[in-house]
Amino acid sequence: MFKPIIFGMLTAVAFSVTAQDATTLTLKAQELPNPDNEPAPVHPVPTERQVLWNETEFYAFFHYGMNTFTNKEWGYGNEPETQYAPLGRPNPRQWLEAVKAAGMTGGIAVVKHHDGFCLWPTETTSHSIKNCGNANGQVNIPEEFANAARDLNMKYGFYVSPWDRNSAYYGDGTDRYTRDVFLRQCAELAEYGTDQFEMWFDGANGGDGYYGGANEHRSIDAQTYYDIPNLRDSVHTVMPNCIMWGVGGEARWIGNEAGWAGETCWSYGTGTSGDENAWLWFPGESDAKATNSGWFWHAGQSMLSLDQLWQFYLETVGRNATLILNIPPNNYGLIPDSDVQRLKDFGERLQARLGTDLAKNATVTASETRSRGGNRAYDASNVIDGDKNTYWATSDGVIDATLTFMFPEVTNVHYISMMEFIRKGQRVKEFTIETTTDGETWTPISYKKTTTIGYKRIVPLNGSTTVYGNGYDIKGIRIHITDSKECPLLHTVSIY
Ligand code: FUL
Repeated sequence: MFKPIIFGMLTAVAFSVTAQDATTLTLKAQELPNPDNEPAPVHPVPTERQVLWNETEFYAFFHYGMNTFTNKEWGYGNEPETQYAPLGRPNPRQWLEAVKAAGMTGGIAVVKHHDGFCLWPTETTSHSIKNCGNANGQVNIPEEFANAARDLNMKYGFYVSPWDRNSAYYGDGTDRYTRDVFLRQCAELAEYGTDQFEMWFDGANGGDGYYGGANEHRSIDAQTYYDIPNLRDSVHTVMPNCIMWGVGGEARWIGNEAGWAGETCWSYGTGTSGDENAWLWFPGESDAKATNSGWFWHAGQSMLSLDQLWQFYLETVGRNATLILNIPPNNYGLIPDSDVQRLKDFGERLQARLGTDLAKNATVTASETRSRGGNRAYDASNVIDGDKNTYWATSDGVIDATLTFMFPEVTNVHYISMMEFIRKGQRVKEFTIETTTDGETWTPISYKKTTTIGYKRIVPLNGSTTVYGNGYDIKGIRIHITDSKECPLLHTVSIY
C-alpha cells in the first residue's frame, strides 16, 4: 500500500499522489509557478551542514597532548608514551565549562597532533594513552569531551592530525597509513558520537619524523594521499552535520592565525576576503591563540587581554567568519584558574556589549519590499522577529534599498549587526550605515566603505574594533544597501 503524500505547502496547487505518479509529479512541480514568490538563490549556496556550522560562530580549540609535557609545539614522534604524564586527572568537562562561560558554543579537542600520540585507546597504534603507564593518563579524552559537550548542550569535534610523525607507515609508498591508521582513527572517533559538528584536518603534512624508527624525511601529496573523497563520504554518511575543515574542503582557513578576517569577506574563494566570483561555498574560520605563547600550554604563558580578545571577536565573528579560539589545558589537564577567570570576564563583556538587542524596541520600515507569496511575506519586521527563517527581501532587481529603525526615544547605540539569509547565497556587495538624531537628517557613520555582510556582520558605529567609546545618542539608524548581487535578503538585524 502506498501512502498518499500531501503537498500542503503548495497553495497554488494542492494535490495528493502515490509513488507511481512520481514522474508526473516531477513534471507538474516544474510547471508550478513560484507560489511563495521566493527569491531565486544566488549561487554558490551552502549545504545545510555548512549553515549549521556557521551558526556555531564562536568556539574553542583545545591543544593538549604529548606536547603539553615536552614543552614542544611539534613533537617528532619518538616521545616515549610514558612522557604523557598528567599531574592530575584531566577534565574535559572543566575545559568546556570554562569556554561556555565566555559565550562559546562548543569546542574542538586536539586528540592527535603531528607527533601521532592518541588521547584515546586506539587499536591503530601502540602510541597512545594505553601505554602511558599512569592512571591520570588513562582518561579517554575524546570520549569524556563528547559526553561533557552533550551534557552541557555544546557542539564538539576533534582535531586528528593527518600527518603522523610516529607511524612507520606514514608516507611509505603504500596506502597502508591512510587505510589502516588514519581512516580507522576517524572511524574510532565517530564511536564517541556522530553528532560532531566539525573535524579539523590540519594542512601540515610530510617532512622529518621518527616514522617507526626510520628517522627520515617523508613527503606525500595531500591532495591524493589521504583519500579525502572517501573519508568525506564516510563521515557524511555517519555524521551528516559534520563539516570537514582544511583538507576536507568544507570550511576554509581565513589566511592568518592572528584573529582577523577581511572587512570584505565572501563565504567563497580563499583567504581573508574570499573571492566574489568563486563558485564553491567555502566559508572562513579564524583559528587564533588566546594566549601569548604557542598552541600548546607552556609554563609562564598568559592569556591575552580582554581588549585583544574583543578585537578578535569583532574582526572574525563580526566579519563573516567563525572564531575558533585556542585555550590550552595545562599539565594537570585543566584550564588554569586565571584563564577560567579571563574567559568568564569575556563572557560578561559579550553579554554587556552584545547582550541586549535594542532593535526589538524600534519600528522598522523598508524603502521597498517584495510582495508576499502564498505562505511567505518579506516584510521589514521579519528582521526583528527572532526567527532566522523569515527575512526581509526586495523585489527582483532592486539592489539599492534602505532598512530604517526608529526608536521611540533617543537611544545610545554602539553596534549594528546584520545577517543575510545565506541559504539563498551571499549577496550584499556594498552598504552604508546612517544615523539620525532628529529623525530627519541622516548622516553616514564615519567608517570606511562597508562591503559584505554574509552570515553575520557587526559594524561598530565609531569604526573601531578596539575602542568601545561612549556610543551615539540617536533617534534612528538605517542600513543603506547600495549594491548587491541580486535582491538583498536579511533575516536578522540587531542593534546594541
Ligand atoms: C597548524 C599546526 O601545525 C599547529 O601545530 C596547530 O595545530 C595549528 C592550529 O595548525 O597548522
